[in-house]
Amino acid sequence: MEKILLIGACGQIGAELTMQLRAAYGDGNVVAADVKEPNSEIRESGPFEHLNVLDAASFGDILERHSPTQIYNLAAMLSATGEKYPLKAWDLNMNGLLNTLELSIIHEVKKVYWPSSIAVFGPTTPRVMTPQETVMEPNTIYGISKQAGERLCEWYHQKKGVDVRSLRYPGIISYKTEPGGGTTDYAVDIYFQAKRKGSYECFLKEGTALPMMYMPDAIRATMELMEAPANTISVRSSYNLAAMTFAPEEVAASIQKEIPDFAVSYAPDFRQAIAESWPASIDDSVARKDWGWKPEFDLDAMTKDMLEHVR
Ligand code: AKB
Repeated sequence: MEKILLIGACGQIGAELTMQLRAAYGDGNVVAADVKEPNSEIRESGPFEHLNVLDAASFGDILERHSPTQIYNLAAMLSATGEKYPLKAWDLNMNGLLNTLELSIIHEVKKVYWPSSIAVFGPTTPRVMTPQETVMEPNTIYGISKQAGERLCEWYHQKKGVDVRSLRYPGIISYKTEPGGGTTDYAVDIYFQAKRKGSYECFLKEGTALPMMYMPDAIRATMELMEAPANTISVRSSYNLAAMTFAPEEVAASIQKEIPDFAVSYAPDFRQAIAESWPASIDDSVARKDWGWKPEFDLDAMTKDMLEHVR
């Protein structure tokens, strides 16, 4: 029987992944952990532990008490906040991963999941249909930490036999828990402001196309990767993963099909340079071939669902 420890359970992806894993593996078999207070859904549906992933002693103690077969470590500082607090971002993103990998060996954890990001790519990377293997010269501290993390994952797999798996998430759009500190966050805010105010001031310029994905697809991709037989996983750094690509005016036009009076203005800030250093679209053919990845949501299907659910 699988038992899972999910660190970062109060974050945008962690909160939804915790509930989906509990539905799949049983509420009591998924221990949620975070430095923050959990929402009532997470607290009331299964076990919760307060954990700072940098505190190796407490992390080890939790592994001792719960004996998980899998660890998901989703604790991270994202691109925009990382540029403001580079040393904290490096510390959390790198040492959180190192603790996870080292402790997974000591406590004989069978599988580890760690998310990477399109931020591993940089301005010298081919921007359109970015291949799985290509030039990678990230220029944000978040991207640099994710690229170094990918190298660590591959090293721990090859040299220490850790069954670690990873996805390079694009911008993730969702309505349950709002994201924090990312460059792609505008694509979430725009839906909230469309419903709340009928207008939105975007911090990226028109024409800034970025790879994006709706949360149900991101959760399904994560669970499908973790459930795939180990011999089908040919990539031990991190898999390219894609669903859709759009620029701010395209998501605005999609919202206007449902809310015709919705108005968008543009006031680009420091996040524009980050967005311009990232790919516009991603070639995820290796994930499709290895473990059958296929997205379900396109832009208009996501817009309909988002506008139905955003409060
Ligand atoms: C960010 O914008 O920093 C994240 C990411 C693409 O990893 N959403």
